Amino acid sequence: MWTWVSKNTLRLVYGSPKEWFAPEGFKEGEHGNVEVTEEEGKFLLKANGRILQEDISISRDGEYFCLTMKMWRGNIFGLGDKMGPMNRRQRKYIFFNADDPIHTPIADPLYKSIPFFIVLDRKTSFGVFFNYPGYMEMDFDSEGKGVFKIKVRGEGLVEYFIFNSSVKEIIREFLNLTGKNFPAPIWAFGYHQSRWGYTDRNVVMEIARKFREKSIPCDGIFLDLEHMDSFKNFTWDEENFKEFPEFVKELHDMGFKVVPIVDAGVKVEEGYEIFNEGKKNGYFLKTKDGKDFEGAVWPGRTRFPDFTRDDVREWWGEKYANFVEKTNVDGFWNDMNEPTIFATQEELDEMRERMADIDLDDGWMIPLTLLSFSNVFKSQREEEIVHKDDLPHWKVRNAYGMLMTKACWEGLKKRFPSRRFLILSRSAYPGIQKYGGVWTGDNHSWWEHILQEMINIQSLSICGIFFCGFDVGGFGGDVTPELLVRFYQLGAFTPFFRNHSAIGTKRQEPWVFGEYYENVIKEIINLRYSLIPYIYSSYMLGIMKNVPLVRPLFFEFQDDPVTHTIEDEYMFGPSILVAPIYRFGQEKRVVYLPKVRWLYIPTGEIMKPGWRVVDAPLEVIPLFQREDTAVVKMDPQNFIFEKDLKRLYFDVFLNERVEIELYEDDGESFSFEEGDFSLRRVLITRDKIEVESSRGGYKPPVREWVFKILEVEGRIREISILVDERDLKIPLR
Ligand code: MIG
Repeated sequence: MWTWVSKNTLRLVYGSPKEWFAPEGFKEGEHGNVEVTEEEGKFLLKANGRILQEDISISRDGEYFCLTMKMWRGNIFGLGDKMGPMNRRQRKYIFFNADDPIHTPIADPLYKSIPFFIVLDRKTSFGVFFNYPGYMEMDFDSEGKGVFKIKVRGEGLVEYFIFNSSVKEIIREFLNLTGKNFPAPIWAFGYHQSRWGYTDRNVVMEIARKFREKSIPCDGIFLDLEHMDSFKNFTWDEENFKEFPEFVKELHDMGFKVVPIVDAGVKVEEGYEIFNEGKKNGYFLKTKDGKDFEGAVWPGRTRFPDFTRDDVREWWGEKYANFVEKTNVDGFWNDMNEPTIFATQEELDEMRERMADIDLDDGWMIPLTLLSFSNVFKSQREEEIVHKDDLPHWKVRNAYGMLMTKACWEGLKKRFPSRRFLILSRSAYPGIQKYGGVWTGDNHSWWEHILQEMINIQSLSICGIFFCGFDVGGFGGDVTPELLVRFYQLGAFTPFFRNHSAIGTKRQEPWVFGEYYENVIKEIINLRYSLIPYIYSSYMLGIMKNVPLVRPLFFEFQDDPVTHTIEDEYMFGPSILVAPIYRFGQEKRVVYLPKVRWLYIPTGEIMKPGWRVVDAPLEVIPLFQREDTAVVKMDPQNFIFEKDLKRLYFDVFLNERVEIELYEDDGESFSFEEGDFSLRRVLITRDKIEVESSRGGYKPPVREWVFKILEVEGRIREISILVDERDLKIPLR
């Protein structure tokens, strides 16, 4: 069966699947320009004479439904933050959310399942979304025989096939289906400090004070498990974090926002309100025989809300809102929501038994047994857990974290309709972008992870998850000085910029390696803050138009096939190309510059397109500004709302004509949805600057706009004008 769901999107049904989380945004009756023929449940797709999907065969393998077809030509991009190269071709991937804290090059599955990818070759591109939140595998021709295979545990599959020859349009269309990105508050684009292991209030205050003393900008402090009372969600530790609301207020007074962690599991403890309510109302996941499923996580015995249920999400959503009412925190960081379960009673018993049976004569059985134990905490327990109406966990597991995050967003939105929060989740499924952003979980202080994270944020972004980031400095392992700097240089050019690390590892705040490194890092953070107007404007315009902030080169320069092969450079917004350094000791790197002329920002050199080599000693981030663009900047501040901006800077790199849109709003409410924003078109040519009067009801204060115009031949002009809400036309000589 097949139907058009929009002009560009076809919905194909194989077998007899049930679609739990059907995308929104269907437009019945539209019809695209593609030929579909169906024979015995197999489809042949043809557009302009070209065959897009053929040789389809369906089979069953016990409980599994399998689909194979001819492998597409071209590169495969997407799937969210999976390990390995950005091009997914020739590998096999599993979609079954898991907490794996060691991201080796082949670790799979990890926390998220984003079964969406883009097929891109020289001539065309299209998007494919297999909408299934249960157990799934995809094989992009790992055997080199020209076959794509997909296998799900279940009765069938729904495929959304997005026809388009442009990557930009495919992403837009995918988001028409799965939903627009949430508006993060403006301060979410600042820098954030976090660590698992800030043991008490004093330690946190000391860190906070240090940022201000040293004038290193910082907007957010994240609070990990320590702030809770015995790992109970939505509580605080009366000893180490006593008078928690005052503590939050103290941080607020210093200009920090506060974001505590929330885990998916609920501690089993009679008298703990959330446990009692969950138990009484039957809100927790069940075992097959109808009892509450119980496992161990941080609090010890733990039960898990059934987030697939509307009533449970509503209940859980209220908990976030109540906590904000009590403490005034500014966001939530949703963790362990794959969900992670360290072990069950049965597993512990079984392990004990197996150990009891083992002695020295067992030889190689000893390491094998021990190794098998070490994977227990990653297991998904799909056979044991059931949701409401006997829905088995293996059919919906991948949506669990997304639904928890939905509860968070909806609960907060209901109680605080005009306040934006920073919402984060580790686990995800398409749709997550409506409710919050993501980070990539437990990476390591390894050089290899700089490149990997670069790939991760690009892959997440083209899958429609725009607010994404990773643990700057690396979560596991001990960071080293140069590695920390290079991590920051990448992190400063991602939407969510947070330093975070694990308990027991070396501390990695900006100052830990002494003055030299501290200053280098401070300059990186300052640079990030100077770009806030550009970043925020690009993000907000992006969420309205479904355009990501982080863009692979092929997003902007699809016509140039060289860009299809590049994973270690990307665009950050429309104007800046970033080519981070990701190897120890590297001080130069090769960069591919597509199509136009580029300004090498560190030296002011103007470069022609092609392969170039640039100098990038430790203080330098290889950054390039695209021809005929502008970057809007501000003076860095200790935190984003510290002072009113008196001045904006427009760094213009001009050949013929620069046209930009500058978006502003209050940065923290939802009144932009009612038109309280300011959107101005700014046009710069060789002989004039034109500023359109502000559209929208938000009036930024009168400010000085300083234009620094560099023409491609090298002439520089600086013009400063006072801008109010009216339009302006300034001739240039
Ligand atoms: O089992 O809360 O990815 O960011 O610091 C580890 C402690 C649990 C995993 C998260 C990490 C967080 C840590 N959590």
